[in-house]
This record gives sequence, C-alpha cells and structure tokens, in this order.
Amino acid sequence: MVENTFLMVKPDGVQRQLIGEILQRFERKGFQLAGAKLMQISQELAEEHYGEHKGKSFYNELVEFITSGPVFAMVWQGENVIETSRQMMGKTNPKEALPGTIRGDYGVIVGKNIIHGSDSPEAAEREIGLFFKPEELVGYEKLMNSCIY
Ligand code: 3AN
Repeated sequence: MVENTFLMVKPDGVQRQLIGEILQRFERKGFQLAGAKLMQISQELAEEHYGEHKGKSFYNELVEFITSGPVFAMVWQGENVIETSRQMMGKTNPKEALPGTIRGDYGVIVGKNIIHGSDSPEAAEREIGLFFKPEELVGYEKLMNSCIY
C-alpha cells in the first residue's frame, strides 16, 4: 500500500550538513519525495507537533531544541514508507540504534537524534497537515508501475 510519511531533519542534522546524506538514503532506497522545505519552527508549531510529550521531563528541552534553528521538513511517499523509514532512522536513542541506521551512524545522544519520522499512519496524516499545505505536495501514483514496483 502506498503511504505518505512526514520526516524532518532536526536542527542538529541541518547544522551538521546532513540534509543531503539523509535525502540520498531515502532516494536510493526507492521512496519518492512528495514535498520538502527548509523552515524555522515556531513555538506554537513545536508545542502542537510534540503535544503528546507535554508533561514529560524532556518536553521543554525538546521544544527548545526543535525551535533552536532551521529544520528540513519532508513528505516521502512509497510502499510501507512509515515503518521502513522508522527502521532506516533507527531507535530513538542513538546509543541503541544499530550501525547502518541514520541515528546509529550519526547520532550520539537522545536529545540530539538528527531526524524525526512519523510512527503511525495517524501521526503521519496529522504531522503532514501541520507542516504542509496540500498545494505544497506532489504525487507519483501514475508512475508507480515504473522502475521500482
Ligand atoms: P521518536 O522520535 O523515535 O519517535 P519519541 O516520539 O519517543 O521518539 O520522542 C520524540 C523526541 O523526543 C525524540 N526524537 C527525542 O529527540 C526526544 N526524546 C525522547 N526521549 C527522550 C529522553 N529520554 N530525553 C531527551 N529527549 C528525548
């Protein structure tokens, strides 16, 4: 089933110039980029995006960090992209993320773990809607029977 997911290079990944590396991993895997933008997250958007973590010990740190510099927001499309992109990112804590995953290869601590990715179809729909207007996205459905599928 073709899905869309929301992925975001966090401020640490942008500052470490990992946007190209991360784009390349998802492109080479065979997923298709349906939208992308470099942006500064406002306090309001950060609080909405991370609403489920409100009240947790790391919530303030999380909001402060995600608003600390530009992020690179993306929508990726493909078969099973939500689960597969989570595997490609690796575990939340880079200490536990396997080598070969993005967090396993580039991250060290959980507070600076390079990338965000939606963890369910519901989260993907919510997060895409928070970050992108429908007219900022493209679709590849008509090309799906070409090289990859
Ligand atoms: P994931 O990003 O893998 O879905 P979540 O949703 O559990 O992980 O956590 C959201 C973000 O909160 C993580 N990407 C990480 O930056 C931060 N975070 C999670 N747990 C901790 C923690 N114990 N200490 C500091 N930051 C954390």
